[in-house]
Amino acid sequence: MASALKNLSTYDADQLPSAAEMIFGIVVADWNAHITHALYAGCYDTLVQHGALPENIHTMQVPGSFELPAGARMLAGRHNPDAVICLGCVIKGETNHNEYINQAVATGLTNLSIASGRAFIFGVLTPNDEQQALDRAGGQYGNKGVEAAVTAIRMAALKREGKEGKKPIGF
Ligand code: RBF
Repeated sequence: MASALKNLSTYDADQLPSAAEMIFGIVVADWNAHITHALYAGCYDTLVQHGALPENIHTMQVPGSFELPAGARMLAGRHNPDAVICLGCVIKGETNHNEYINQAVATGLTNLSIASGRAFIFGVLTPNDEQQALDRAGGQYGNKGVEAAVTAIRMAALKREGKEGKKPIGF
């Protein structure tokens, strides 16, 4: 198994751009709150560790993961963030609800990213059971909230580079 005995959240902090000037949104689903709020803590702390100002981190709580795209769009309209991080946890059950929710969230966030030209980060755990979720929300495989924050900082930096016209895309 790819994740065996590895903390997948390790990264080279020195290689990450400063988040000091950046504006972020974090949208967090309250379903499975003991998991998603741990993702949120890892995400928020990582943004601050890399220089983001608390007043530039805008948080919105939504009921469930299915509501993440709608919440993210509202937040983006209010605060004009450089990137929006969406955190949730959809645990597989006896029915196929997880597939519908996960697919809808992935498609919704992809559409928002493409339409807006800013990153909407997919920070949704899709585990088979609760233990797999705990392992990835501050457990033995790290915290996917940390990884979502790192991805957001990298994407925000790319967006800002584009604005300054430093690295135009050439074909
Ligand atoms: N939301 C989650 O974030 N995680 C879940 O594991 C989850 N399981 C659900 C299971 C069922 C059968 C239903 C109907 C909803 C579930 N939701 C879950 C809530 C969903 O994301 C959303 O809030 C509601 O469907 C209302 O749109």
